[in-house]
Amino acid sequence: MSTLVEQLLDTEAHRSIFETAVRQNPLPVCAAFGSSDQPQPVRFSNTSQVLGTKDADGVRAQFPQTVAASGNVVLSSAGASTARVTGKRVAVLFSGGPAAGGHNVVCGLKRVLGAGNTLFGVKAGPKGLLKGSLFEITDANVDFILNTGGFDFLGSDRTKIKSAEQFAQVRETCIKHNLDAIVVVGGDDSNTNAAVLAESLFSGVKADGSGVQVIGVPKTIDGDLQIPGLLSISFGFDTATRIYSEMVGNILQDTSSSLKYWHFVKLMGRSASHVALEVALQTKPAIALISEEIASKQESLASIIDRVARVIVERSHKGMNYGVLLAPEGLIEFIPEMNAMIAELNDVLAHHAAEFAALADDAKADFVGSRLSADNAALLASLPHYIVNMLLAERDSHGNLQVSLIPTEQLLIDMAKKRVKELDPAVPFAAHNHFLGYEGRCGAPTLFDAAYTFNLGLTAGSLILDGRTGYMATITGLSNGGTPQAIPLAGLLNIERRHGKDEFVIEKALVKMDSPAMKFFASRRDEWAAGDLFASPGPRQFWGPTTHQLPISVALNSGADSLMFRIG
Ligand code: FBP
Repeated sequence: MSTLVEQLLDTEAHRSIFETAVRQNPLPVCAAFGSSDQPQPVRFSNTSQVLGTKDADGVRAQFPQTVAASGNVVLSSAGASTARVTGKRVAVLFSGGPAAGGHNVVCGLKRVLGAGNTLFGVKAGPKGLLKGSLFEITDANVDFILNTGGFDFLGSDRTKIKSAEQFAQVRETCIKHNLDAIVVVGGDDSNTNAAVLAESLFSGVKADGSGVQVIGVPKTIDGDLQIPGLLSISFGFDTATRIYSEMVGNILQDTSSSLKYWHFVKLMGRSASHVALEVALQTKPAIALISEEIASKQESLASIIDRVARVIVERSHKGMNYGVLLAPEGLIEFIPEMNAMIAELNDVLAHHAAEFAALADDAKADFVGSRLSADNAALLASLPHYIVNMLLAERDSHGNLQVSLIPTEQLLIDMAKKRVKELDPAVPFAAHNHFLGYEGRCGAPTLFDAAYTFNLGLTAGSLILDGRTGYMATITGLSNGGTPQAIPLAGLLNIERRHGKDEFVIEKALVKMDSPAMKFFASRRDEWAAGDLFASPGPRQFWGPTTHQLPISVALNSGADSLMFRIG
């Protein structure tokens, strides 16, 4: 019998009682893969669905080999693989922000590749691919990471592979490790990277003239990688939104208990408001701002603040000097006048990068302001320094504004306070700010994310064994057993302006105003603002009644007739 101290020591290094138990949680697999104990690879055949954006001609010119090979046709599983493929050397990497379930993608890959093939992990994301930092993944590794959260087994980063030198480095890594395939687990930017890599590695990498296959796996808590009918959600969204919903539910419970505070909560999700919408549907707060609606109505910052302040005043007149406001992380970029200013700002920063970098911090705002049009310069000057500093901060390697660092929630509080005073000086307004982001990305995956990602790994591995390249793995029919499918990456590419120049990208899927989830939210929000109809969804469960629950927005948007998912 061990002592309590010995028992505690046993829980170090990812061996908490919970982590040990959750590793044993069985995972359902799509019927196509056979039994969950020994899932088997599937082969794929063409469906009748062809993808292509308005920029299809430009894409065909830039991606001639992958487009010719796939015809941009969607693939579907077509029964168990008949050929036993062995000897393949496959590398897997995580790219971008972590999302719950990444480890299970690795586990699914390892299982389906089997002992006859070798799986390598790339350390620290695309940067590790450039450096050739690879290690062989063992069965013991897989047993240990199964159903655990985070990306810590491999690590991740946001390096964009774009220069000729970087492509040469990737080739060197492929040659050095004699790779046959690379699996990129990432969001829209990373899957764009996967499309570019698939084209660049299509042929002529090895001595015999053959290439290296590249397969993408759809990850991002933001939920903005969605393709109607083919990809209802990226993995990690369910876990993150359930964690945020638990916290928001707890805060709501506190507001109606302590009766004196407003809480303004910024929720992660760089551009799209899927996370904020989902958390609103789960918790029913007094106010939830949806960036896409603000953009579609061309609502100005002053009008948003007026809308918020009026809810605060009206609730106060009913004796409710409290409430919760949810704001999406990317809000600022969707407010029309801010969006126009940021676009001009981005061009100025891109064109004067060296000069700007050499400036002292306190000279930067004036430097940029003097190069903006009069309206945009005035808007920039009107913003508090904590917003300006972040608008001028370095973009990530994909050219994105680092919205997680912009304290939008504080801006909303400061402006709402002023407007409430104007509307009714007698209304008390005490507010706390929160940013829920990093605490939701690495939790242990919900059963949905755990099963979904394991099956995505099985699909990605099957595509490699089937000789495919330039596809993103997906599972369709999530309430109906699940079907492994593959989406041609080049068929998703569009041209977008980044860093002041045109680039190929996978367009982010934003919240649509006519989507069932948005319509349902819009039909209920006035009631939520007027009273206390909030719900506290509680912690996500691994065993229990909500274990098999789909995200509410996914269930509504995919026309499901219940909240339950069924894989297998
Ligand atoms: P991905 O798109 O790479 O999945 O990352 C999403 C995200 O979590 C955003 O919601 C957030 O704005 C961003 O990452 C934060 O990035 P970082 O981890 O670099 O601070």
